[in-house]
Amino acid sequence: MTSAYQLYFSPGACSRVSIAALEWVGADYALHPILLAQNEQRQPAYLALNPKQQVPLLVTAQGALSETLAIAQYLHQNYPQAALLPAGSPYDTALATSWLAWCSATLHPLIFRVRRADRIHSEAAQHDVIRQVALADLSHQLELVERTLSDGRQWLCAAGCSLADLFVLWCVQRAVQGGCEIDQWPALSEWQARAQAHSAWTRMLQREAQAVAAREAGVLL
Ligand SMILES: N[C@@H](CCC(=O)N[C@@H](CS)C(=O)NCC(=O)O)C(=O)O
Repeated sequence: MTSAYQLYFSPGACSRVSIAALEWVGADYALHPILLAQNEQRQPAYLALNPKQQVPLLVTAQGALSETLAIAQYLHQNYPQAALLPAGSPYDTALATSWLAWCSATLHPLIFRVRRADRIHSEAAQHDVIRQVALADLSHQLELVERTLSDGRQWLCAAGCSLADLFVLWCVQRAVQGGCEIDQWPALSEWQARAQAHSAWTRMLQREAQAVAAREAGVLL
């Protein structure tokens, strides 16, 4: 039977947030690996689906949808009972959306500069400067997480855990992999442990690993 949704992802990429969102709401979906390491985002068959040459891409009965923020909004509205975003008031929903937008528009581009300076400047001599400047900005930005959590709250939105926590988690993990220091922030470290233990996150890791293993074994899921 065909699943209701098809999600195109690359292992470890920001598509993790969309997989976690699908898990969170309990959607019926199939995963399709697009390996960025092998440049599969530029293959004609995928370009026909997503000319942006990026993951994630969610294919729905209405059509395809790119952008993590849009996918989050779409699932939130289709599964209101799942509380993917806080829904107590328009302000609560907007606050969670603000965190998601910060990830997409501020943190993710900085992470890209840290990890892929070679795609920002053709001269290798410039790469370390690009990386260091982006790392300093990333560290400055992430301090906001520590300041927000320092009032003792468990999650970024006072209204409760939301997908915003999991998108910021993905950004924090990527920032750390890129060399960003976070040990100086105790509230962030405790929040990170909580967010990593969230069932949507742990199930996402399992589904992602299964889909990669199936692809390696030549099995279509
Ligand atoms: N604004 C997009 C960004 C998507 C994006 O940059 N995805 C990366 C993976 S984390 C990608 O597909 N990159 C393709 C490439 O580097 O060629 C979103 O939030 O979904």
